[in-house]
Amino acid sequence: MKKALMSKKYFYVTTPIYYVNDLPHIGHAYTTIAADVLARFKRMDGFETFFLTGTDEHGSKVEQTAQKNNEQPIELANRVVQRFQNLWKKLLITHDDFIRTTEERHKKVVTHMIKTVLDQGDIYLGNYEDWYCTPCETFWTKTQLDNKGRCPECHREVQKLKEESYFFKMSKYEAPLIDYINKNPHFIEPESRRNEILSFIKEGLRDLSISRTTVTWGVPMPQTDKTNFPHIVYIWFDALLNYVSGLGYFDNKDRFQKFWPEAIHLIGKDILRHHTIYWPTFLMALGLPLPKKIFAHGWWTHEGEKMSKSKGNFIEPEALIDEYGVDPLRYFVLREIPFGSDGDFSNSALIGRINSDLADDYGNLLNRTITMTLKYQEGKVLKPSSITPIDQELVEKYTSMRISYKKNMDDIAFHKALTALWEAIRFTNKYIDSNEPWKLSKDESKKERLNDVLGFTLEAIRIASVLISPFMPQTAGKALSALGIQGFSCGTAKEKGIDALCGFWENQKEFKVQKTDPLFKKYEISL
Ligand code: ME8
Repeated sequence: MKKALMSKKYFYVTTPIYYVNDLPHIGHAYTTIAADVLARFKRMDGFETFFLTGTDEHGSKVEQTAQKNNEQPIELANRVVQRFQNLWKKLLITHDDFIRTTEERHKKVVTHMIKTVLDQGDIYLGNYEDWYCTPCETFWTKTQLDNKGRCPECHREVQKLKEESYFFKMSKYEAPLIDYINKNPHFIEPESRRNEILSFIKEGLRDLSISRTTVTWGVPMPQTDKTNFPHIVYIWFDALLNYVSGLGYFDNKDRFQKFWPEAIHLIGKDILRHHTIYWPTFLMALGLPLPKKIFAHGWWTHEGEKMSKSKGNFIEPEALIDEYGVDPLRYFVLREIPFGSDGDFSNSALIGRINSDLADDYGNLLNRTITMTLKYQEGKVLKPSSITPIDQELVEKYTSMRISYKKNMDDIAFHKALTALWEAIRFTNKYIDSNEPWKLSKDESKKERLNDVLGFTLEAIRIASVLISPFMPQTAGKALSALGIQGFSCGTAKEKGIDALCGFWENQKEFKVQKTDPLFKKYEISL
């Protein structure tokens, strides 16, 4: 018992908490699917895993949207939270908790943390006079604005702010932050983002305004006798603290101890600065260790255009799930583009992947093997008693694929993990073609070889399906039950770990296969 506890491995993954002023779209789904795939992969690999997502419900943006809708901010939040939660159900997201910044457990942490930093003298009262972008909830100096005097991030109008404000002494942490980033080369990924942030910091960090007096919807700043007005904590400090409040900083200390600072924060590149400058310097001020990694993925456009409300070209994941199924969508977004790069969404690209990778390669491999096993072996195959060089080649292909898959998953290079997996799947199709079971079935003296060829193929499909399961849990479950393995899930598999689960004939003694419907439907591409 003691030994098992000592050898426990922990993994904590987060998504950004999404604003509730807008409905969820494919961009939100993208980050959340990626976090889910990582969580499922780590659970299957024997890690005790905690996966957190949630919603960012305070601030001027939510306040203004609620005002426009003639409702209270909390009514807006309650309505939109439902939409996020329903979508996560539909997308088979297995988060362990969902944090809302309007919850007491979160607000308590924000008040406590701000007070701690205030008491230690890292926050002071001053006057803010610069520019604010409400859609990004971000402060800018004049020199940072784009050449039209707009937000350099989203290129929308900014407003001049002149307010009394509390400031966080971020400048004090400039040198420690540079030092930390230099000593921890994998702290910010991909590397290009790390370089971008390093050069930004080296230009000099200014102290950061961390309160607003013109916003009322948020966590109140602890009052000091120096203030002239009530202040509300700046939304980004409120929001970033979800990563510790949702983990249980106050209400689940055991969990917090176990998982902090094992965190991997998955974010879009739009919120890189907030996560790689504000968050670590604030943690430094609090004396808390920094998260393990911040990975900024790229941006999806839709058929070449930026998605926006005004253009009405937001891709709604629900409609895609209804049309193409949840697993193909999960697979597509992570296979189509490298996780750190930008990508363009089009139905034809999605259909292309479904028809070729899913239906032709994987679906067809399962289908033809099940059909042959039922036809030639009445559905039953025994563990082979010998191994020929061509079988050995298949085994080696799967061993090297498994190594590459695991490394790439740990590097958050989903497309490479999937490429390695699909190479093995295609190789298995070739293995069948070269061994021609249909010919073996006609020769009574080749009965044993027929059993073995189908056996090695079924073992290959089993392993491929196990490794596919973090990406396409429903499909993998269907494929495995067709092979006679019921109730498989990444969670139930965790005791074994991936290496043991994926060794040829390590656990499998025989297969009793069942007829199954094709895993994927093919689609016509309409031009
Ligand atoms: O920024 N392509 O929330 P948000 C890829 N509340 N990813 C996209 C995307 C796109 N076109 N659009 C959105 C916030 N995303 C803050 C976060 S965290 C402490 C606070 C994803 O609702 C991507 O993950 O604007 C991006 O970072 C996030 O949604 C922004 O969500």
